[in-house]
Amino acid sequence: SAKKLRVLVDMDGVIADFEGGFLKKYRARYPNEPFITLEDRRGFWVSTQYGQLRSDLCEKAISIWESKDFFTELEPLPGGVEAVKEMAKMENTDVFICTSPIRFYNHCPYEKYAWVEKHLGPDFLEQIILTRDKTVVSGDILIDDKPDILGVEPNPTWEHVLFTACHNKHMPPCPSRRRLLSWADDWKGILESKRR
Ligand code: BVP
Repeated sequence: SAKKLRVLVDMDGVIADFEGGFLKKYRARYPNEPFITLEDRRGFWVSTQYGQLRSDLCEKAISIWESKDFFTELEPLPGGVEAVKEMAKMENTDVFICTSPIRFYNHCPYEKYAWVEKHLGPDFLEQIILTRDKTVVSGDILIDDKPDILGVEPNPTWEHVLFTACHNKHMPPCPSRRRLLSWADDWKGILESKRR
């Protein structure tokens, strides 16, 4: 068909290893405090699960991603950068990085741009969408690890494809929602299905 496919790709938990980066820095900063292994992670919000473990651990968790260099130093998730680069080179395809910054804005927005420049290249800075409400962004597909993506628009244009992460992999299967198990999974097939 004639129209270009617009793919929105989330950053944390999809191409950047937020969970791994968090756990490593949390354990380094709070070596004597309990922690949650990636195997035991449940629920999107790390802060909520740490708060349930012990109430003071919620703010200790938050202190990690509010620290300078947290977002720049995140490792890429396996295959993510390669997939996004390949996707961007495909004909009739526009790719945008669609990511929500944390509310503490001193470092995070800047560092997300720096991460994209470092791993995807300076040309990709044109493709960044920073928003706390992804429902107002139009696209054909949104690849995101957050199970519930809500905002002011009740009927977003995109189909949310759930990207598997440590916190969502135990969720019961939902027939109406497609999943991408990793970047080794058939992302090209999902894109092709939307072109038809
Ligand atoms: O900037 C990331 C990290 C932050 O929320 C944003 C999620 O963005 P998307 O992946 O939806 O684009 N974040 C914040 C908290 C707690 C805040 Br209090 C958390 O537990 N997990 C998390 O990812």
